[in-house]
Amino acid sequence: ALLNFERKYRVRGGTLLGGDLFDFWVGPFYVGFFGVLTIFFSALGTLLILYGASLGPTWNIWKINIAPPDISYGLGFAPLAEGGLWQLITICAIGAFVSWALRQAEIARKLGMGYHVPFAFGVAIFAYVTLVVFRPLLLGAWGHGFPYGIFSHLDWVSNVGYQYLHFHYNPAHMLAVTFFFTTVLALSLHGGLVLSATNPGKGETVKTPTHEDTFFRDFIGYSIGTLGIHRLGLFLALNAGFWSAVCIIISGPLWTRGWPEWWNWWLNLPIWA
Ligand code: BCL
Ligand code: UQ1
Repeated sequence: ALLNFERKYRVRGGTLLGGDLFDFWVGPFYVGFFGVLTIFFSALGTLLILYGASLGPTWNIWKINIAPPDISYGLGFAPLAEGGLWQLITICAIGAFVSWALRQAEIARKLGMGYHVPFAFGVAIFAYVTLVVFRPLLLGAWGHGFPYGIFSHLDWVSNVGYQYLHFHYNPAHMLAVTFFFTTVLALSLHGGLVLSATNPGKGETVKTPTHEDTFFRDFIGYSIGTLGIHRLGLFLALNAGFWSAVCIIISGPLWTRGWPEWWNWWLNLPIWA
């Protein structure tokens, strides 16, 4: 059913590409040129993954693996069964993610909203593209991308981590992890606060943002405010993704030894060296 607010907000225009051609809805979903493109890349990518799995030794969902080409292929194309599928799947994945972000942008334009949602998703795409394109390019081989498989990508993370001896000493990894954890803290505080205000005891009325502010002023002497907590949350989450991308792009292209050794700059400061 078409909800009454949907009737009001289903406005024409705002498209980036395709003009009026794909400017329509299917059920609750806006289509648009980038909706069509997302469906195309996702369907093709999924079929290629299924084909890749069929060439492999197992249908065990945990163990299916579609690996990138051997390092010896460098930055060239590999035969389908030798990593070529991984290359095509990577193209489809990037095509689908970017189309999805542009569809978000078209919807934001239609509604006269800011681009915060596509921007946020763009940071996640940036982290992915860093792993499978930017870092492999800088290291000179597609073989440095991570393999598509549940266990296999975990093995890749572990192996690449230990290649740098102890990844926890990577300063950008430290920042990324800290931002991830702080995002979780902020969202749990926010979710808890809003639900506590909207679920009063029996006989009590629903509380307002004034109560929310008062809770935190009583508690820690400071309230960031109802808009502020969302700005903080977005800031924390975007930084988590951004520093993740940084922590892996510097591993290899910028620093090839163990990460613990990087901290020698600190131990060697003239104050105590
Ligand atoms: Mg580490 C990376 C945390 C221990 C080695 N590590 C990361 C980061 C994150 C993290 C900061 C991964 C998140 C990320 O990239 O998001 N590591 C972390 C923590 C610990 C830890 C918390 C811990 O010990 C408590 N790491 C270790 C140990 C090392 C180690 C010490 C192994 C021995 N770590 C590495 C290595 C890497 C990390 C190596 C990385 O490469 C990785 C990193 O930084 O990568 C950038 C970014 C988000 C994405 C990439 C997701 C992108 C999503 C895309 C755009 C959309 C997908 C859509 C989807 C397909 C749709 C599905 C359809 C729906 C189901 C409908
Ligand atoms: C907060 O101060 C606030 O404003 C009233 C919220 O809005 C609903 C919140 O969700 C949270 C969690 C806080 C407290 C956060 C900090 C950083 C002091």
